[in-house]
Amino acid sequence: MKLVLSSGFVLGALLLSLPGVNLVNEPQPINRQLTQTRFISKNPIVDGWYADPEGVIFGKTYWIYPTYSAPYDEQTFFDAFSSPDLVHWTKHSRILDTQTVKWAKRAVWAPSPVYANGKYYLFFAANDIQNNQEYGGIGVAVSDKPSGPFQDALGKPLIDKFQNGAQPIDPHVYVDDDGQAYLYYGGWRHCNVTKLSKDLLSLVPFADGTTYKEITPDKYVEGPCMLKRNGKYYFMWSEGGWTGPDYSVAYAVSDSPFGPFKREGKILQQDPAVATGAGHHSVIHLPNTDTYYIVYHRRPLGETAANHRVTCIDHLHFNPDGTIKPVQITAEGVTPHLIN
Ligand code: FUB
Repeated sequence: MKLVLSSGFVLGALLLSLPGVNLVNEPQPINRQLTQTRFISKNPIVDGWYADPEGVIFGKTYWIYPTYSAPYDEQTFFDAFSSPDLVHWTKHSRILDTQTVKWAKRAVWAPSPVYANGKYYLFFAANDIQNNQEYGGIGVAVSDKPSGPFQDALGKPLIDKFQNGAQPIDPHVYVDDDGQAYLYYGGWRHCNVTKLSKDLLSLVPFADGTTYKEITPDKYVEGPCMLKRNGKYYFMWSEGGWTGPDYSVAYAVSDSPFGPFKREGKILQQDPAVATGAGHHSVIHLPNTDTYYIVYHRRPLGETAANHRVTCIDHLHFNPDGTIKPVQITAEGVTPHLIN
């Protein structure tokens, strides 16, 4: 703890001395210590109930797109958060609102952002459909800016039915090194991968004629996430029930984006001294480094309400053999890091 704080202090001082970096006068900072430059992020990184966060870097800015964690009928919009340094966060309100998505009524969940074709795309789920007679599923919205406003691109869901038993929720877009974008998604203990067209607005069948490939690993529940490192595909997912303390994240490694994905073990879970229900995560990789951050939600100690989930960041470390070390969830969070 001492080491973290002191190295954070030195880094913070360095950041302040950089031209163009004004950490004190950040517009609309929403962290609790509003008037002070901070040398460590503190978890949760922002106030308010936010879950299913997907972190991404656009240019020199970190962005986090979470679910607004409220009763389903109140989940009618997304807020996003941006930061130059992982510590000072700015809130961008209602970057997508169901008022502009005619088919989405409630339960807008798990936004997954991606930049392509000179635009920002946001994949999301809506309506929490329980069967194929209900209307909803996974949609895609587009904006010229990462802060939105995002407009519905199709006027209907991209995926509106259960396929291979997978509820159409929890989209996660992964773009491979060759530029091919894949959409991983699925709740109710089933996960599919689909191939996206170049404009990201439709699904393209695989060479074998199928459109939805089931890749469900052992114990998978929801919240898929893909990361490529040193040529290996790290597939991660949430397991357990999201309303309880045992919600957690596990992973598998494969040579292919389609698996097979053999479960290696858990990487993120509750720590009774820090928080419960840690899960539904994403990973931010600092380009040209071996530094990775895990962005996830958890439930503060003493909280039991299902939606009382907060967004946090901690380090994700790899062992020399390529396996992932269990994440140490912290109250302190991470130190500032500007993107070069
Ligand atoms: O936030 C709503 C749902 O809770 C998500 O879609 C699931 O992954 C779980 O985190």
